[in-house]
Amino acid sequence: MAKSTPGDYDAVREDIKALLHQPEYDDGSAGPVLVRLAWHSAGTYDAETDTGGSNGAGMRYEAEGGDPANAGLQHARVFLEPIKAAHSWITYADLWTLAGVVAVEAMGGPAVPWQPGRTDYVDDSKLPPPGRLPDGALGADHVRAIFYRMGFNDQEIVALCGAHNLGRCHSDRSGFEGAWVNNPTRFSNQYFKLLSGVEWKEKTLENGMRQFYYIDEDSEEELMMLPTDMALWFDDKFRPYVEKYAKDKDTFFADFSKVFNKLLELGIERDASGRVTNTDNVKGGYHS
Ligand code: HIF
Repeated sequence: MAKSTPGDYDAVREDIKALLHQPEYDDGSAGPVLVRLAWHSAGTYDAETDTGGSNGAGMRYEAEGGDPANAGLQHARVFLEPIKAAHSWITYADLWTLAGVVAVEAMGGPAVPWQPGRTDYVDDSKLPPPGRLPDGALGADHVRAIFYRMGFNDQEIVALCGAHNLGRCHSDRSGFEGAWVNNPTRFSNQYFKLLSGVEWKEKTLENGMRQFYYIDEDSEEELMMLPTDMALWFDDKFRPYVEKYAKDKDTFFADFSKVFNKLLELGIERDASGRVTNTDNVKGGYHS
């Protein structure tokens, strides 16, 4: 990996793309877990108190990194260490969010607009309480409470959830098990097609976790949905968006691109030129 000039984000993008192929890791790809890292770095945001969000890269520290909701994300952070070593000028907060958008696009998804400037500076004067990330065992009320807190509406929530087309659940991380779709390293609207198109049955795993399953007729593979995924289908206000995205991949891609960018911008303040203005005033970060 060659060193780069500060600000050469294209060089960083190329190196992220090159590390996505990981034959020894899940489904041969680091992509899905990098998308999850980007989302969890941003998804602690609380609009009312303006705390949390990707500024500060708080997951480097035990208080946030050790939240059980973040179990497994150390793999994503370790994948990115060589990139940070080669391009030491990039902040972790920028690197983690950039890796998510590079991974989405490299796996066949839309280009997501991404702006740099996040800081790794942390200020512990306004620590967000633990428990800001969603619990997959719950229902529509919980999903709304979490995402309304960040400032998203129902349409945006459903569009975002299409990211569960990627990756899988691990019994040693969340306690849930399996992938949502047959090809979990290819970004598509398959998640919505399955949610709306096949019959899901509920089951309890040996560890007591409840999830939904469907045996794919062609591959005979067992696919899964979390209770929070099924909630999109059971809820009268969410369901029309699931149906729309199942039928219209282009609209899903366009909406996903907008909403994933919005997620990664939560808590980042910019001036008219796009420069981040709250780099020395991060609320809700942590220090070691
Ligand atoms: Fe996930 N998510 N997510 N998620 N998520 C898991 C895995 C991934 C929720 C729960 C889980 C979003 C919303 C929610 C990804 C991306 C996004 C897992 C499995 C759980 C339990 C973790 C494990 O065991 O390894 C809940 C309850 C959400 C609110 C509805 C976002 C929209 C879908 C915001 C989002 O982008 C990705 C990618 C993965 C796969 C990670 C992997 O390691 O493969």
